[in-house]
Amino acid sequence: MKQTVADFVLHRLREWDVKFVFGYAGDGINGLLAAWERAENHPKFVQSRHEEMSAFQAVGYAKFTGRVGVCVATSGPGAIHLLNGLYDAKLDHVPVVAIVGQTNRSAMGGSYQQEVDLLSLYKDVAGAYVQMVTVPEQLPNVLDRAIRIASSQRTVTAVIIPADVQELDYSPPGHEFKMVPSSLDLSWSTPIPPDSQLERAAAVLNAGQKVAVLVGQGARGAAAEVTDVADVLGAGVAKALLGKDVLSDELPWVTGSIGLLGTRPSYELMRDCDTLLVVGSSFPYTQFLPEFDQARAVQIDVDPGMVGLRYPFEVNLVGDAAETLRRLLPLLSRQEDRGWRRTVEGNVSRWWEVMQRRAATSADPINPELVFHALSSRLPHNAIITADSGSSANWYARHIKIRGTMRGSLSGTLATMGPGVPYVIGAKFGCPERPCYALVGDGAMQMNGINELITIAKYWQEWSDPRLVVAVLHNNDLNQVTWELRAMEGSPSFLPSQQLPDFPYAGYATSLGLLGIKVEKPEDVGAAWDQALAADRPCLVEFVTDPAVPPIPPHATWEQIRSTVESFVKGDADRWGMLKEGVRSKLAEIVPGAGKDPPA
Ligand SMILES: Cc1ncc(C[n+]2csc(CCOP(=O)(O)OP(=O)(O)O)c2C)c(N)n1
Ligand SMILES: [Mg+2]
Repeated sequence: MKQTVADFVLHRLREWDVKFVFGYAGDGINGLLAAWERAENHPKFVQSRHEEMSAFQAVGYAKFTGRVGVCVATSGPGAIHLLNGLYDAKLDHVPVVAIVGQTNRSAMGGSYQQEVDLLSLYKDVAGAYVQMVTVPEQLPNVLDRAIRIASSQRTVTAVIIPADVQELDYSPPGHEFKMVPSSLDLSWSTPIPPDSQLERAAAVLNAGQKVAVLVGQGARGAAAEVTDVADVLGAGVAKALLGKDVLSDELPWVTGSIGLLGTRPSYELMRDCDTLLVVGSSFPYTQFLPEFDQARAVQIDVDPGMVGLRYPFEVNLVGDAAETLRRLLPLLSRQEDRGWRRTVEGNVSRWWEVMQRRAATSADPINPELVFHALSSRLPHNAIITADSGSSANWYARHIKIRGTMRGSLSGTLATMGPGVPYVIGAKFGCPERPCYALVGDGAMQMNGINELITIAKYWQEWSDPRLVVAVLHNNDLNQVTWELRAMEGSPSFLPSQQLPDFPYAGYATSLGLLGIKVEKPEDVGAAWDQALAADRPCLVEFVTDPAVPPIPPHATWEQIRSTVESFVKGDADRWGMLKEGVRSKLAEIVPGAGKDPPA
């Protein structure tokens, strides 16, 4: 039998060493599915419950392996379903290639069933490269470029292949006019700033007395260099959330995450520094960086399109993080006065005590901070951790101490709900030997996580280490938004939008053949984590948590907390009763009489 275009596409993916394609079937890709059958499922087709989940799985795979993620979907609705996951990839700078079907060429432009103008629809999300293959000779060029551009620009690209084209006999481009041959090789070059720029940067950094460093995911692979530079400068280092796993939280001068979900020592580091060095981060919240006239600043980023943003930087170095820092190091002079560093380290150690105390505060029934705190010390050194958008992102950011070769991520920039569970599924295909944890709210579980448990049940026996733990914060509330509403004066919370229906998460997991554990008492939290880690199969742990524990921003003063709480309580005794005791007693100190009665 002759090789079809679809056969060739799979052949070329194998030549690119693509091992998995995350997807969902439909007649717009029937030619490809038939080719998959002929290719004995190589690369492996991983089936989800929904195309958005396939895209998230490709993103999770790419985030945790550093390889390009590939997803596939049918024309029309399938291609539309992929979009949110593709935007997640685009915004977090993750390389993902989408291969989507389209109606037959003969029907195009005829308002045909499932015909959607995919070139227009994908023009934004796959703006770096989106092409439709209408004749066989466009391949392999279009596919090669999609993979090369996604990989080198860390972005989303898309290849649209009409159903009838998938079934044509493949013929390669010839050595003739209007033919575009292609090749496989992809080598990485490492941009390095010129010496003159490095010297300018060093002059700024050497002039500082109190240097703050902010690292993002672009500093991955540069931990040793960041450590050396921070040591010479006597600096503290804060981490943007996508860069949380770049540096160990056991280092005494690492202040942890920054921003609304961040830590107090990171806030203090930025508030009090006189010099700022940002490495591989586009952390968006300028208000958490130093005042504009407070610090002289240098930025290092591999992407010339991403330098100069967020702060009035004096020197913008375009370069690979590790290589640039290595070349910067000999130009730096050692900060002999270690006072600033001692201050940072003192702030950090105080902060971990605060975290300990917050986790130990009683709640009804379980304090979510205890759940994360108890997990942190139990995490295997090679764990992969994801958090969903919701209150779990706060607790992940603050309570999880990264160490060893741990990896962690979430939807950092799109901040979409729903990737927690599919990310770890993608991770399990890329790194089956590593224990994975998804830390997810009940809203996100109901949105899609419970469906993806079916995918876990379908595939887990193929993973060399089957340990995958889905932890659900069962608080019957869209809690993160509830607290955001409370923080808005006059909007204590709108129950019809915030309350969630009950669901038996652990029972459902058990019904799928997974291990399901429901935890309703604080004293059982640690044992549940131990049991999940010791399990011989994926495990769902359902923690019944207290929605009244506020994800307090790190810099909030008690005065600000008081006004937030007042707008929430508004004289309502029931709501006052929902507040945890620690908040009530502290308020009692600053608001006379507030300890007994709700503030008016
Ligand atoms: C797709 C999408 N829809 C809505 C939101 C807004 N949002 C952010 S967090 C959140 C609440 C999440 O609730 P849940 O998963 O139960 O976690 P909790 O905060 O209760 O722990 C919502 C609705 C979003 N980020 N993404
Ligand atoms: Mg919830």
